[in-house]
Amino acid sequence: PAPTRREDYRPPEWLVPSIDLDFDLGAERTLVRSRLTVERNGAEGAPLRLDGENLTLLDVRVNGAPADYALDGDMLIVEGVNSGDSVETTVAIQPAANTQLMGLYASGGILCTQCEAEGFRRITFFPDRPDVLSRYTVRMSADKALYPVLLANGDPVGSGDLEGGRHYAEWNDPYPKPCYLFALVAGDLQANRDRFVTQSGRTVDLGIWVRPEDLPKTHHAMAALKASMAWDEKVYGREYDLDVFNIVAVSDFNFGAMENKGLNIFNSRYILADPDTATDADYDAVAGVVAHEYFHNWSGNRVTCRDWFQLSLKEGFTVFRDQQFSADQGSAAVKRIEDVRALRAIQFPEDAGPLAHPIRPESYIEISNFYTATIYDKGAEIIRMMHTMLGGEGFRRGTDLYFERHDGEAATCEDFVKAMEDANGVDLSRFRLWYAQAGTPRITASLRHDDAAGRAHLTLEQAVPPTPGQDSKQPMPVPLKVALFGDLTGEKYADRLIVLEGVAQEVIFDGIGERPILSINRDFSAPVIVEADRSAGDLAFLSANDDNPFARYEAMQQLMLDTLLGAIRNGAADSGPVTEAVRRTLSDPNLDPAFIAEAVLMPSEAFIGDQMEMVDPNAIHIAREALRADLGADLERLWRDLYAATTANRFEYSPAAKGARRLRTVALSYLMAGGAEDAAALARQQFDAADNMTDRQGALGVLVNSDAPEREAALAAFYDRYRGNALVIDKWFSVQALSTRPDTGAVVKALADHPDFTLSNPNRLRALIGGFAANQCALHVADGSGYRFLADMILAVDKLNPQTAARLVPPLGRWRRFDADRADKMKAELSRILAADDLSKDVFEQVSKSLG
Ligand code: DPP
Ligand code: ZN
Repeated sequence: PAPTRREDYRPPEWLVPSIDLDFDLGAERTLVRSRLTVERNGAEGAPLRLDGENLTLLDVRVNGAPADYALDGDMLIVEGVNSGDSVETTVAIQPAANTQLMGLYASGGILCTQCEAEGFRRITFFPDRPDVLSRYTVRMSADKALYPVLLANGDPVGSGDLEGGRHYAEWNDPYPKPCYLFALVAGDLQANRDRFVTQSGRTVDLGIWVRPEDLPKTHHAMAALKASMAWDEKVYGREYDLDVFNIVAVSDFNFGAMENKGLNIFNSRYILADPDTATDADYDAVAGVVAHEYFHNWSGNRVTCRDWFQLSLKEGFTVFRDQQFSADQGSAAVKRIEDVRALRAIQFPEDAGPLAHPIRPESYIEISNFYTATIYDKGAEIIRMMHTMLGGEGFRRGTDLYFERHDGEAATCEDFVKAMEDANGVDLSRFRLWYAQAGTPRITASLRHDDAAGRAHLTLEQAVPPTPGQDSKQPMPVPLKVALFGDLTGEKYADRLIVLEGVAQEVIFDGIGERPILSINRDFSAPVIVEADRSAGDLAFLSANDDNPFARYEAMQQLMLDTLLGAIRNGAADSGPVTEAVRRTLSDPNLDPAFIAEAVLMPSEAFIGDQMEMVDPNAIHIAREALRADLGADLERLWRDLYAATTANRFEYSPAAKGARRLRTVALSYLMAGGAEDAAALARQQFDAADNMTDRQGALGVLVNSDAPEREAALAAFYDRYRGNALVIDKWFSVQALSTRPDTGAVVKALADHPDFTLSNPNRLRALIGGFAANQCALHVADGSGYRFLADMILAVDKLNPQTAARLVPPLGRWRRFDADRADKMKAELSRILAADDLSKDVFEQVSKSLG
């Protein structure tokens, strides 16, 4: 398949100012009649070309008369069309047979749509590109008993009964939109209804639509929606613009959720929550995703993307907005730590591997492969750097100008940066390199102290590593928040933002009368890797005294990492400094328990591997478990005290209660690691007594990693209690797939034959196979059986759902980082996939790039 290139962008030949859609809905067969009003936008004489995929074409008319048309592959070409003409097509589609979950498909008994990026062409013939904006009217008719609720974008304008037990509904969306934001839903749904009054006094009717039995689980999502609406008014001055805002939850969904205009469609895991079935992390994710999709109404819908190379324009900015929102709802420090941990777990490896791409890519074979951590999360970091450099007010001036200039348009990343520049009178020319260059910059920092002069010299250097298609890189502006602390007095001497502009820079600090300790990239002000030569003592000092919570966390992580890497190199490590630092953190009465829980967690096995030239999964596992065992045993008293102190009687969803629960399970896991005799019994007790999923799943996770006899019993009890609840059974699969036990590969293979496992539900697939693929020790067993199993799964899923299959490929693409034997086995599996018949272009692109 041929790649699409950014440089080949041309404006559309035809525009479609309005479209009227008429759906005769049925799961087996749906008839779609569409009437486009078209307007020529390019060369005279060019025919109208409409994208289509998997459509059975029944009729084509221009101004009511049979048309002169041809099919060129999937494309419909209509000749003799003039501006102002009405072009009508009728097609048939089969929602129940749509296993790709793109276009119109059936999930349970519900009919729903997913059109981003290129799903609308699977519904009707249309110029399926985001720079064609149209006014939509939609009429749906369906069996009233099967589909009592009929929803589409915009406002409802009519409904009524029809003959034969059928009924109809009409919806009208006054805002022109690209077709990727089209949505409809038909099903037996009930709504949690509420209202929101906007800052200008308009009342918006809100509805969260779910299967009737799920209604009690929608309150958290509704609260988050209202909080998001208020927050966007307050922080960005953005008000909602329709009279109705609906959200629908479905069980089968490729993404997390979708921001269709006025009708968001969600993966049910990001809507449904109650204490018995959702963890605190699930609650946070629900609020974060509800906010994200709502915020898209401005950053995505009112201002959309010109082409898919600009995807980060809406996604990076909207992720940044949802991160700010979540930070405002609870602990900003903990939120930042969580976001950076996720960035390092997924985006950093992506940026260092064969699939590395800039946040504004130059080409793609399949755009679905570019809904990546780079576009989303690194994209958000790049927006954040502008926020840091311009300050909150300057940034807001920039976003105001951006929305004012581009409202109703399909814009580019360049437009966003230009608005920031113009609103603030700054020059961001070199900053634009962040959009164009892939790879995580490496910053080397060295600090020299001239005692006699009372002066410190900080030397900063940057290098951006080569990535596929980009051999040499230019230096980029890197905003680094830096502080210096006195070694003897602990005094803070300096706290400033340094923007490293070139390859190297020296910064001088005067008035430093004692040896300074460097705190750098505070708040993670830039998405970079910092190499600063700091002793265990310096890191321990920072982990106990830095006044920037993120930097404090970071110092502890670095101390643990240095210790672990030393242990892997030398076979043994001195765990003393880590133990001492953890002891101080645990005993600090001024710290928030949620922060403590984050700070004392060990870096993941995969993250440790990312720091090594050649990943040795077994050595990493052994070193990490040994350090955990030392910490568990040496600090047993403290863990026990914390465990006892964080026991709550009744569930409460508050930052304090969440922090206590988080710390409680961390303490339990260290007690278990340290070999405390009663640890398994405590875990089983926590599991049985829990009045919430956080405590229950936490205890289960600890047991599942152990050899304790309580393990099997807890797994069985969990399964029995939640049998039939798909979202919770996903947890049952994933907790086993993520186990650190040596038999995990065999367990996962057996679970793939469990009656509750299915390849067709993306959540279930991610839980078991995605979990396994992320489990470094399990995937990389030396005999290669993990690779073979994963490749088998990719091939099987590709037949049903190429998008989801392609997301399982990246772990196999890490072969360059492993020993020759493992690398050969990984490459052999990639080659085997590539040789398969009828491979999708999604999997083809990821596998061929991974082979390199
Ligand atoms: N545009 C969606 C989102 O990220 C992706 N499906 O919200
Ligand atoms: Zn998004």
